[in-house]
Amino acid sequence: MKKFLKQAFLTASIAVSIIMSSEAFTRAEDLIVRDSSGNLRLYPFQNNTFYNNGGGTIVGNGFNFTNYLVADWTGDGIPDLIVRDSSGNLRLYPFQNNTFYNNGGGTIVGNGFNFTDYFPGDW
Ligand SMILES: [Ca+2]
Repeated sequence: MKKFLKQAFLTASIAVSIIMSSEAFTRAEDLIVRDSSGNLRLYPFQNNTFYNNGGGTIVGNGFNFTNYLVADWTGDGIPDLIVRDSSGNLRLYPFQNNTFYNNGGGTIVGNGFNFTDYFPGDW
């Protein structure tokens, strides 16, 4: 019985590993664009194409900033935006549930950033 349970546990562990790795495997980068009106539009990239993936969904508006820094600032595995406004403030816009809306975006997380270039990374 003990051997059976050990084998069952091992089988279940392998199944979970396969499911998790296939989930990770299917994750791919997508594209968010900013149009001339300051709307952010999400274009999912699936099956190696932008076609037929419901592209162009507006996920934010009023984005008229100087710099846009993409990184997972909140640490949940999903990219977010930190933007720099014309006064040198850095504002955090978390991305959750496939949108910037209703995620407490625009929180000032820094000021006095008046530099030439910005390089996000887990330095
Ligand atoms: Ca995040």
